Amino acid sequence: MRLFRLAFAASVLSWAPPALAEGVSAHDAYARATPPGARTGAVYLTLRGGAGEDRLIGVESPRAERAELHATLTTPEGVMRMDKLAEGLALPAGSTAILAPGGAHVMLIGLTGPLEAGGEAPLTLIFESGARLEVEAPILSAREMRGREAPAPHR
Ligand SMILES: [Cu+2]
Repeated sequence: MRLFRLAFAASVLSWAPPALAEGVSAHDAYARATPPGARTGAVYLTLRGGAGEDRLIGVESPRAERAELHATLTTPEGVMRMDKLAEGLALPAGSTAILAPGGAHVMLIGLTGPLEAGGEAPLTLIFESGARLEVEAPILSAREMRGREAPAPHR
């Protein structure tokens, strides 16, 4: 029995460090400041894939009742619309995904209070691999948000 327990501990130790070193990572997170009374807010960030494929499947934040992953689409009539990314966001090995205004974003729904410029919005990013990343997104004013729009989609 004792031998078995030691073997189990050793296998856990040898597995954990590579997973940390080669997993997905999150960078340059920021949130858009909201006016008083707003029910929704948006958070943007850059994700980098790790050594293997992974997928962002969920987001949580104590600043909102729930958080969803959204894409922004432009209809043939030129109307911008948001769609929930029901399958999450795939992150192939070594890839970069930029969530930016006009493109994909994390939608905070049911804000517990306004997102005030100068503050921070905490997020937990949940991945298919089981990885969880804690992110603090600085809240930017409308002026600070300028120039951060995603490139126009090709269709
Ligand atoms: Cu949205």
